[in-house]
Amino acid sequence: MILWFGKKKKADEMKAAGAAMEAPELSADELAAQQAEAARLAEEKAEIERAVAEANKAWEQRQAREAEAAAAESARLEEEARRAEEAAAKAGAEEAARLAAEAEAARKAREERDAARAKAEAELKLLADRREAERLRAEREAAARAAMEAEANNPGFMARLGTGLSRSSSRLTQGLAALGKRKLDEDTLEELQDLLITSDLGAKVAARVTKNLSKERFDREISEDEIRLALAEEITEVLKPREKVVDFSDGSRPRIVLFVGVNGSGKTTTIGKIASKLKEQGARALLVAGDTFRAAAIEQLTVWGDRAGIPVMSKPTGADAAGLVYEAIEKAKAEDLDLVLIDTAGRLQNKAELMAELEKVVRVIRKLDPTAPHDVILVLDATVGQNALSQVDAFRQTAGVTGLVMTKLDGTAKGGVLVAIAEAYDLPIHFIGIGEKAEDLRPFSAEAFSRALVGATAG
Ligand SMILES: Nc1nc2c(ncn2[C@@H]2O[C@H](COP(=O)(O)OP(=O)(O)OP(=O)(O)O)[C@@H](O)[C@H]2O)c(=O)[nH]1
Ligand SMILES: [Mg+2]
Repeated sequence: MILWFGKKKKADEMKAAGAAMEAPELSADELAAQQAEAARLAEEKAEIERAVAEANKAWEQRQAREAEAAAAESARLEEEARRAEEAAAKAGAEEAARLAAEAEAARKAREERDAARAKAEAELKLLADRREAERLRAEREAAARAAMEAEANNPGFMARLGTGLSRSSSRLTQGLAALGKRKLDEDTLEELQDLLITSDLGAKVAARVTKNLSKERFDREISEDEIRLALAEEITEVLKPREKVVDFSDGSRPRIVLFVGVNGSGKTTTIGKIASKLKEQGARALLVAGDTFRAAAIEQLTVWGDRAGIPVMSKPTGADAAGLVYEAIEKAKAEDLDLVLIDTAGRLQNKAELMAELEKVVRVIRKLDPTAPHDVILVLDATVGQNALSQVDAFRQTAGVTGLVMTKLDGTAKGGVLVAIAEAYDLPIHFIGIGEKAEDLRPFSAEAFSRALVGATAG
């Protein structure tokens, strides 16, 4: 639009210039003035154009400068934004790393806490298990003790033991009856002492018992019942420390129990009776027919084992007993059994060769388990009287006897020897046998035995 007006102005100027040319001739001065005016105008125009150009240039420069500044500013802003973005990204990564580390630490802490809790729970469980085992053991022991006491006070048992002992100890019971109601003087005391000695209680016990009696009752009138009870009390004193309930479920596994004794003392029968009791109590046992001399001995143990439902390990007659015992213990270990009950051939304590063979059996057992045999039970026949003392001595030296069983107390005159043994040897008396049947094996009770021995009634 400006350009169009310019064109029109230029056309108007041309027209004016043409008109002037058509004008009449001017004088030289007028012409010069006209030309000067034209030159001035032209200069003025040029001046204006220059000024405009300059202004335009300045404007352009300013524009360029401003554009440059704007570009620089935008670049700066862009850079700032980039930096900010970068920083944000970096900060984000750091935060993410921090969060990850925190999460990892939390996970570890949780794991540690869980592990600690699991450990504590396991420890608590172990403790509870141990307590429970201890409680069960105590319960079993209490039950065994209660059963023992009940049996000890059972009139049937007392009568049985009493018949045997009193029949047998007739010398003692009748002798006491013969003493009657007497004054407890020197003579009576001496008579009483002799009576005790001849009843197998031994000189030491006889002396001690009479001495104690005289201390409290010397020169006093004493009735037959009174003397029986006083005697029973004195004998109980001697026997009481030997009264010990044996708990085969305790200790090593397998617990290895060896039965030793002279011929016919009751070893095989006692193992059979114990096996029956253990089976009732749920023990996993193995019976070993270590008496390889007699076929009948193997057969006898097998009958007991079959009856109780407990396996019996045996070898043909004449086989090496130590070899059989070795194999039996290995089997019991492999099968994780609770108990191994080993029968042995009867042997007289003065037969060196047979005693050496027993020694070999013990050595072989020790090879497999240095702590075994855990029990070496000497089975004594009450009917042999004083000879039982030398049996204890010999088997203790050869086989390391740890406890005693006395059998056949239902029919003997000589049960008194158990008092002499209790006095001489610090060996627990585990059981007594009062018959041939499974139920005829009883835990030893010092009171019951003492009362039966002197013919005192329970109470
Ligand atoms: N009355 C009675 N008899 C018993 C008792 N204990 C064992 N007997 C019997 O005594 C005899 C011998 O018993 P065993 O168990 O064979 O004796 P053992 O010690 O194994 O004998 P050997 O193997 O020959 O050394 C058998 O007839 C048993 O029944 C008991 O407490 N009372
Ligand atoms: Mg036998």
